[in-house]
Amino acid sequence: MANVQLTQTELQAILNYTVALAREAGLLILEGSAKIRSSGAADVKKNSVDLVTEYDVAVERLVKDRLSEKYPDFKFIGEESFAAGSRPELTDEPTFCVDPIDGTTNFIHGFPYACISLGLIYLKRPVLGVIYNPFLNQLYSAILGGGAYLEQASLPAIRLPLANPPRPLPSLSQALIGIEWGSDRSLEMVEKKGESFKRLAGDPATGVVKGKMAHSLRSLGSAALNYALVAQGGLDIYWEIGTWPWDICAGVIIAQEAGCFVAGGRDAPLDNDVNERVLWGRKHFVIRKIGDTETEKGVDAQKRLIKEFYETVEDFEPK
Ligand code: LIP
Repeated sequence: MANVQLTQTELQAILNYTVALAREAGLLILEGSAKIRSSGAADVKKNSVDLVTEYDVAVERLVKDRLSEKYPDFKFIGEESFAAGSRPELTDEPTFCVDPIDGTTNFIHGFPYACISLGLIYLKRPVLGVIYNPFLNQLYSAILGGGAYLEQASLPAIRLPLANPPRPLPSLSQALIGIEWGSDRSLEMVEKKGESFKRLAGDPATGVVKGKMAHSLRSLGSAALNYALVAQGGLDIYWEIGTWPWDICAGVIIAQEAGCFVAGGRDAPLDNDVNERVLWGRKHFVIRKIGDTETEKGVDAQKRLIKEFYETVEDFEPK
């Protein structure tokens, strides 16, 4: 049992605060982008494509300081704090789970697909999420039981998914699928991911074994924004092996509140329950809300397509 009890009203107040904080952090991200555009200055983590900048660290410090001041009894997990050795145990207590700049490689290259991702975990499940892309001025948000919303520029918040009712999705061949190469570029990883992407995109009539010939694949470089795109219906599916809790925490609750189905790896229970095991499982899959048809409920279509997807792609363990 948690010592801190969170009501819906308290969650809404926390959301209001974290939305304002995300917008403040977004200004620092834009300032950093203008400075780093010329220098490209970045440090490397595990290899030359696992990048971090002074702005990742500065944004996390800003957010961590503000949140610990406002919510001193809440815990904090951040990508850069974790990289620096912080290993807080996940308990039932409210825990912020933050990626200060998700899409760091995009940030360094000036590719406008990067965001701050602010999630809140309570009773070991995501209950609040804010994802803000300051480059496109798009802010996605949700609290458990409150629905998911997109605020774009100065327009009023729009409930997600954007399509109401959402379209059916008869098979993977009609899907637009989000994928990522990630930062592990070992031979095993690029071969397994490459084979999976080949099957998803390839035409079985020309000999591609297990080919699905999906409408297309998209690799945009931010797990959080990929979840947000699935929540709004711009992507049908997003799958990645190698993601961390801070990459997906906010995106999970935004997607679930938009009617998406979130799954772990191929052997995880198909119950849309993103518990501690799934959060830390490094294998994540999300499929958009699907409309009912005369012969199939949307949730049954989601489960059917998840099974079809995992029968198609290769499985492997992240490093
Ligand atoms: C990124 C993730 C993305 C993954 C990249 C990187 P970061 O997070 O959002 O899904 O493919 O390798 O990990 O490092 O930009 O915060």
